[in-house]
Amino acid sequence: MEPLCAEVRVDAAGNLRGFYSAAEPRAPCLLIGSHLDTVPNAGAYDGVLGVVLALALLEELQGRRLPFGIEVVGFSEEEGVRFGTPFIGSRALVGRLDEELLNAHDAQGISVRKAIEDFGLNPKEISQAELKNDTLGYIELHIEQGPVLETLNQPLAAVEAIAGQSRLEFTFRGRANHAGTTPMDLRCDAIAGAAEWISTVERAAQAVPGLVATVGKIEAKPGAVNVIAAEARLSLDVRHSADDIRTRTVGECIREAQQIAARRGLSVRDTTLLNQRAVAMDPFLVDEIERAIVKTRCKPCRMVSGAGHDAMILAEKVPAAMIFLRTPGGISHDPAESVAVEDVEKAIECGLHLLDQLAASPEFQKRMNRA
Ligand code: HGY
Ligand code: MN
Ligand code: MN
Repeated sequence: MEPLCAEVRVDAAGNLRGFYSAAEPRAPCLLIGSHLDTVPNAGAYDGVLGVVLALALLEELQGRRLPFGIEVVGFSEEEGVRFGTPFIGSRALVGRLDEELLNAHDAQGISVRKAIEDFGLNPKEISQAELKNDTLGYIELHIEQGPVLETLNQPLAAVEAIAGQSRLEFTFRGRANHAGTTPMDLRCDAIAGAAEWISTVERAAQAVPGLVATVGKIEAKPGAVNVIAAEARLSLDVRHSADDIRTRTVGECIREAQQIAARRGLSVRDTTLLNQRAVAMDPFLVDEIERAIVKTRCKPCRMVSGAGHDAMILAEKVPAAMIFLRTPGGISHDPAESVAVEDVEKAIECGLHLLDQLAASPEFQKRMNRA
């Protein structure tokens, strides 16, 4: 980033930011980037590929200046793995890294605020991370992380919307007892109750087209082979492109959990960690991306993203859009995640066409004048 950008800094939310100036020093700028963090036992491309591709575009410009500046951003935390709540880095840019989020803590009881201080940054300066009012928009290049583009045999797609997602935690509580002496009809088994509930979650999602629901994490206490579980703590991730279907499904999952718990003499508590609405991308930028895709000699292609992205947070403040790259095998969030070098090449070519299109676009000129 340093050889390419006049200014490189880490903001108070830990986002890595590099600024590539315009032909006119005070011109407004376009943000291009993605996230630097990922999930446990992940692949090598989710997030960071988008930051590297943004730098590759700057490299390809070879010092050529555009009518707008470019700020490359590597978001510090998007996945929500450590603190349960995602989009910490990008929320700082839209002014939503608030007290509640700063007080969220990880499994070791370390708060977001403390983690920022331990990283050598000052949480009191977080407001300085916010986007400038003249930011023209945000473009994110990212792997699709699913099977659609491979099935269509397409290297690239323009993302027209990002599905909404809900994240909750459910805690089933029963009564620990001896596994050898307690008859089956006298048990209040938290894991058995959770298992029955997980299968109802799966059935609910299978019944609705386009709906996905996942219990990805389960922790049991005391967690001994010969003790009936007193507690089972589970995560729930529900997604759909229509918010009413997603929120209705969450309500059904909560009711099912309560009915199963009542029937089994358990208690159950649910906590909502995220209720992120579905977000449409900026139609003008989506059209421009699709035009750029066609210039790379690919067919026009647009799709909805099932995965969440920082673009859905930036879209709260600025026009946002994404370019998807094909994911071989549709595998992601796993070391088998990969990309084809030819698709990466096409993505860089597409990004360059997009920058040239925006530089010549009367609509984008109007947006620059308004900024
Ligand atoms: O979970 C997601 O949708 C993304 O990988 N953050
Ligand atoms: Mn991810
Ligand atoms: Mn990602």
